[in-house]
Amino acid sequence: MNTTCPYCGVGCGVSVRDDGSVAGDVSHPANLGRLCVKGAALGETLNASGRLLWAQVDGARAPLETALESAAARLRAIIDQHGPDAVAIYASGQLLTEDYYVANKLMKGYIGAANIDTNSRLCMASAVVGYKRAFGADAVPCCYEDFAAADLVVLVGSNAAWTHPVAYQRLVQAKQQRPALRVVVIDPRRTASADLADRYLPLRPGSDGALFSGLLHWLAQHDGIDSSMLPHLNGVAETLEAAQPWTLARVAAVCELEEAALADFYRLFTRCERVLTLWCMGVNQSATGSDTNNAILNVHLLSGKLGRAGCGPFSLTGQPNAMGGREVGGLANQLAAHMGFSDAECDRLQRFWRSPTVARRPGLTAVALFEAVARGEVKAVWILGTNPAVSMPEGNRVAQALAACPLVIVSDVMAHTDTTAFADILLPALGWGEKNGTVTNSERRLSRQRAFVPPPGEAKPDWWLLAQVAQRLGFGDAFGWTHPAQIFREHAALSGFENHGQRAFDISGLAQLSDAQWDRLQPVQWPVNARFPDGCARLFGDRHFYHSDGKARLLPCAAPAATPVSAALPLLMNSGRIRDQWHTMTRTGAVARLMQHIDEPFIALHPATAQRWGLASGDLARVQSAHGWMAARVRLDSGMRLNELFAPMHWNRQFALQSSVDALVAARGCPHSGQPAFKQTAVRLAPLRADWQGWLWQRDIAAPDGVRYWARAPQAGAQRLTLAGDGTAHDWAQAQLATQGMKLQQAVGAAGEYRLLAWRDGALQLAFYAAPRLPTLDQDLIAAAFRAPPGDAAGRFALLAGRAAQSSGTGRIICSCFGVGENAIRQAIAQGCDSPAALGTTLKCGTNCGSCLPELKQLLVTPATA
Ligand SMILES: Nc1nc2c(c(=O)[nH]1)N[C@H]1C(S)=C(S)[C@@H](COP(=O)(O)OP(=O)(O)OC[C@H]3O[C@@H](n4cnc5c(=O)[nH]c(N)nc54)[C@H](O)[C@@H]3O)O[C@H]1N2
Ligand SMILES: Nc1nc2c(c(=O)[nH]1)N[C@H]1C(S)=C(S)[C@@H](COP(=O)(O)OP(=O)(O)OC[C@H]3O[C@@H](n4cnc5c(=O)[nH]c(N)nc54)[C@H](O)[C@@H]3O)O[C@H]1N2
Ligand code: SF4
Ligand SMILES: [Mo]
Repeated sequence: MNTTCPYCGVGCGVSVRDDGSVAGDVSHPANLGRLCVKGAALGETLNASGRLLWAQVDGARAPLETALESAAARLRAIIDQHGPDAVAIYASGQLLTEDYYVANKLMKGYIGAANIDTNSRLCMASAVVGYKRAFGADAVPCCYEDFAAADLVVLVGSNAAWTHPVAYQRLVQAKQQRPALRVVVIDPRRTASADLADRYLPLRPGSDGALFSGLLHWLAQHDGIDSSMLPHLNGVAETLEAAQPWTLARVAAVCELEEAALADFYRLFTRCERVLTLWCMGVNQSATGSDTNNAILNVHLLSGKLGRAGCGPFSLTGQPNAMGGREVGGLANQLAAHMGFSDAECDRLQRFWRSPTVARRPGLTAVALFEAVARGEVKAVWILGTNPAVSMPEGNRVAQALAACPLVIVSDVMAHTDTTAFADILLPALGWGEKNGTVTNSERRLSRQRAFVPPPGEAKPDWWLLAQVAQRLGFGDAFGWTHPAQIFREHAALSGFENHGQRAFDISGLAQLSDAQWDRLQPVQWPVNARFPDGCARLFGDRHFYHSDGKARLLPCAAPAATPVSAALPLLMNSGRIRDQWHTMTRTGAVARLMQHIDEPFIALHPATAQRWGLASGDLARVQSAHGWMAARVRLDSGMRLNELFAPMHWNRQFALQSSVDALVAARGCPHSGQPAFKQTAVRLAPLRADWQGWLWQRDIAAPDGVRYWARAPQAGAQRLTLAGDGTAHDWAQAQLATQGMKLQQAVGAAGEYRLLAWRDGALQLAFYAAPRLPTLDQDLIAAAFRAPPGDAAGRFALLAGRAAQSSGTGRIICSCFGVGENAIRQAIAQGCDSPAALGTTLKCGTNCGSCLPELKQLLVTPATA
């Protein structure tokens, strides 16, 4: 059975075997059989504990029917009393297209206000603005096959090696096959993706717009303009004029780059016939996010590098259905099927939906939406497939807003998230493997997600939950679907409705699919219509764009904003993703294998910056911004620029006491897109002092009390917490650990060391090891004792010591696919393995998804540290 991965926008095809194990789908054009670690671990997320299986109303389990009645009645009361604008939906690029279509139709077509926005506001909004301003349509012109045909690939603000691993591996392969292919990586932080770069440009954060304006100016001066493009472009003269001040010297100064390196990149871009620019959150999540998108689009348009194999401006989508959400109009400032709010478009949609009230003006975008909740203007919010209490900027304010909101409905697959904690009504949604529908990936390719396991508990598809509430609100006929294929056909028909070639998104060719044909639908790239019955790999080869005059537009780009640091908050914090976690960890955080690569919230900073703030590797730090603070472990990284730090976005209150990065991030960003500037937060740094630090293994996930810091990582058979506290560890353990009825083994060491094992009926229940500094232990030995306790006294003694007689620890897991740890890799290197290929032959590491190859290379060149 074939389906699609529910994580990133690469949109890999997944084959599910009869035993439930997964493999890459060799027939899927996005991945041709490959999967990354997260995709390969999908089988381990099925049957996850902690699922939301039953509805809840006001904190108590309720029959689903009651919850749906209650949701509709409370929404109706608020709409009747306060009007449709008092209601909002906050949706997600992880919903299926069919779910998304229904949410949008309910809000914009029937409730009659446009207050539906989505987490794509945090993600793709700047790209949408960029494409619409340049092309007149939100249309990504490129496809993955372009990697293999390019002469130059530019990665800007994308750590694809970790975030779009299979796409990145396709790039790696292309470079192996054609070493002449050049790769340039532009990122203030030297990431795993920079590993492939022929040239790496560590620019000043937020200065990308200047870099690309400078390139535009350079193109004009160095014969880089494709004159055959000029009849198809508007705005050339004023944009070139605006770019004129961006001389090489000025760009170099503003971006804090070397002139020679910059000129080298500009020459490469000008000279190469086929240039592909890939970008992601480093561009979009910025105060000038939309303008930087246009600065990138400008250089491709003016140099004619688009619409052909191997070239084009390719914005990578984050979530599996970020693109699908853009198609159905999930954002508050667009209607369905790529329509806007002109009278003609509103009328057209109203005709098609035969709805009473299509919204006539844009609704609230994510940040404004939660502010309106906080002010009490929005009194009901339905949150589906996203975890805003973690992922929205100024997370504490979002949490307060939700706490004060009269009606919070949350549909999720997990029972306990930072957001479900605020739900008045909780609706259990079907998750991956259980639900049926379509998604669209970065390259406009529609693929099917198919169900292959029975629905658990009372969980239901998101579209069904929405339609049931819509029916109870009195909108019955328009929400009467019984199968997702019916919704898909309606959506496809709308895309072609009165289109006449005016809207890029057109899948009318799929509007007549039977249920069975929809079920069998093979991956296909839109448009799919009479002109392109089998889909279309690249757009704009004909140089016809979607502005009313058929031309594309160059746009002057704003100068980079000032970096928001000050004397009180002198450091700049960047945030983003790590390889093996997905967003707020609701699914990946429970998979022991995926927690092995990086198992604690951290900040990465240059050794000199750390020293300046009194921090050493492994210390706990307290990071403070104008909005909040968090605790994280210090990681030294000489690939960081001075006075900057990087923090992962993933940790939250389910996995740590106080390590949510969005508690610190300000809710400000790009004025054109409303996308927050997640990559730039002004902070200060101090050591987080505690009298002791320790490790606690326990069987359940209960959060400990009375400590300054904790972070949790699941292991097979136990939960492992890292702790820091004040007083003595012994006193804390006596007061806080519920060890009644257990047999205790304790040891108090000289310099403040303390160890405790607690047994019941011969089974280990708790293991706690503390010292003034975090003790080094044989983690595998301790975790294993929860599955099979040691059989003899010597074994139990070693367990209490936290060290096997002979250490056999794996160390940090580098290759998650085969569970290969740093220690084994170091040993193999010492024994003569001198390349990733040699390591792969000996240990298998790096031979599956390949996303650890940059780290293997790193280990080959860096000596082991103590
Ligand atoms: N493992 C994993 N993969 C994922 C996800 C996940 O949660 N985990 N999430 C998916 C989603 S929704 C998304 S949106 C994508 C995001 O994918 P990416 O955008 O690749 O990931 P990020 O880590 O958010 O940020 C990318 C890079 O932007 C850099 N950056 C910061 N500021 C600047 C700047 O001013 N200029 C430039 N040029 N670069 C800058 C950061 O240092 C970082 O390396 O990943 C998708 N894939
Ligand atoms: N500091 C900082 N913050 C960021 C970012 C950053 O780079 N830095 N990136 C931003 C970006 S690009 C993004 S995309 C967001 C992501 O942030 P979120 O969307 O908040 O993160 P997720 O953890 O993916 O949340 C998805 C939720 O949906 C649930 N879920 C999973 N499957 C289903 C389903 O089928 N139906 C339903 N109803 N629920 C389901 C999951 O359990 C989870 O609770 O974070 C943004 N926040
Ligand atoms: S690259 Fe993205 S879509 Fe492909 S397997 Fe990995 S997470 Fe899934
Ligand atoms: Mo995203």
